[in-house]
Amino acid sequence: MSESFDAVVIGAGFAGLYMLHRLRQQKLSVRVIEAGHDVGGTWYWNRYPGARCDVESMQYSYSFDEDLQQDWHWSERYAGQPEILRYIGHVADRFDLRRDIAFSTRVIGAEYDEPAARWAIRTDKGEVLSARFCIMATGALSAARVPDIPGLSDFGGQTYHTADWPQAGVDFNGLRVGVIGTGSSAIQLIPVVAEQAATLTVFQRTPNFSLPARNEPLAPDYEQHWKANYPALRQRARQEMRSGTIYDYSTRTARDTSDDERADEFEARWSKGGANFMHAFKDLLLDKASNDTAADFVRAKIRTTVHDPAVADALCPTDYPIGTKRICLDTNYFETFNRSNVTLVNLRTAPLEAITPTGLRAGGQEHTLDAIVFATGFDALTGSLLAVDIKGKGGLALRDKWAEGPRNYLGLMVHGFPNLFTITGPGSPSVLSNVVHSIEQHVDWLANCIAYLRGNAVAAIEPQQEAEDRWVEHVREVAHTTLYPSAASWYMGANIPGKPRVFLPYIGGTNTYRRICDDVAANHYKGFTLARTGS
Ligand code: NA7
Repeated sequence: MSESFDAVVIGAGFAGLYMLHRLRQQKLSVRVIEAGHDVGGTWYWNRYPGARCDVESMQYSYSFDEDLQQDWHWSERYAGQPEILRYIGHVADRFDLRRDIAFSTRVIGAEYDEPAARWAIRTDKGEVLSARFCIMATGALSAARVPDIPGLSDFGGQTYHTADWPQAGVDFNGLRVGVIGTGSSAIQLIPVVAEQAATLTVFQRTPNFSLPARNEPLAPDYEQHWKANYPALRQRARQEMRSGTIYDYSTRTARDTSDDERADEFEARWSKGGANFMHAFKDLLLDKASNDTAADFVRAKIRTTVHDPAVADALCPTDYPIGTKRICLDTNYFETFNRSNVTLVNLRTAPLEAITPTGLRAGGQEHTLDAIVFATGFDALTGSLLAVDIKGKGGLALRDKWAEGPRNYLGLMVHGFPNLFTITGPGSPSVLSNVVHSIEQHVDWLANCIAYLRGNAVAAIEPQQEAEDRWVEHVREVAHTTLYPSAASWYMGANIPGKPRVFLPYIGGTNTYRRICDDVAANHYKGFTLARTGS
């Protein structure tokens, strides 16, 4: 016999934990299922050296509990992975969340029973759980990907993926290490590993734009300012900001600013550090000529930092607008290429051919390696949802429904899949925002929705086909008013062979998105069909 719950939540990261907390407040019976041995989600798995958040600590944290945000002390401007994991563990203890979580258990399937209006959720332990609501808190960047490179299984050394890092850590001392990839994970990891390894060879396919984080111990007066004004600042982040993070958004365009003034603005933001650089002018992601001014500025910085002009050249991105692949923040990334033990291999001119028993061959040259780090990213946004065999009404598989790209309403629910919710999935601001902010917005909306359904004796909620079609078109339309779709990025699914090229997150802004979701709820869940109990 299967165990029965009001809700099953899949994943115990920031999203799953807060969802559990909110549903418990409504006295619902909830089971959270988590593949890891502990809470933390992304911050549980991504333990690679140098892993750090690129949203400031004072903003990358829960806002739902004033005592929590007052009590917790962050030690740095940008928190590192161990500190964030400690914070999530603290939240789990503080709200006594662990007792409703089944760890080391993976959900492999979920099937909707239409007459009963319930989900049957199957785990790799052979259990089947029955739940009215199935909530996917599986994370946007949790399906790690190792590319299919010939010879991989023949390699005699150790291999690692940044998103599946050994709990005990890795000692690279004295080793010849290769890193494949130069995305945000690699850019954080490379400077740290370079200090340990005997040699470090970086295999780069596409160079990335990276800005200095200028991480530092958290300034006491800055912390004090946030803590004294937390409710008002959080409110501002929710209502006014496009990303859920308070940045210094400019009202000027780069196009209408003189060369000198523009350079001064970029320089000021560059020296303060962080992603605020990208908000120097409001047209940087809308107008290619304006974008070029920012890209040229960063390329000039790379050229003055990296001593060898040929290496500097290879590190300069040229074939996509700055910011249209996720902007990276670093600590000494470009400087690392001045070290005598670090070599850059440009896979554009020396294509990766094979992994061999003793290393890697690119452009006909053999590189001898003791260890290979795959910093090769994720099947973003849809990967973790489609990893579960989800079947909705009439046995319709989500994998089939989404064969040409994800289709949903508000990024929250899918037509044909009643009572299935996705948190920060495709079609929502998700990875384009401060994800903790977007998680709270989704969880609050869902918790209120579930309370409404229960209060009105509704057994099932499902988006209408037309509402879903309109939303999918809106997500596409807004994306194409920006420069984003011009890059072959994981936002577009371009990093996964065969994945449909669709701009996955919603780029209309977290403030606008919140208003749309609230408006739908205020209008009795406009665009959804609500099926009453017994109807
Ligand atoms: P990313 O940003 O997807 O970076 C992956 C990197 O791996 C990127 O440089 C890829 O080059 C490279 N890659 C992928 N496949 C290959 C193959 N087959 N050969 C060579 N190089 C390859 O992942 P991250 O983990 O760095 O960051 C993801 C997000 O996680 C990050 O933005 C944060 O939000 C957290 P490509 O650009 O595809 O040419």
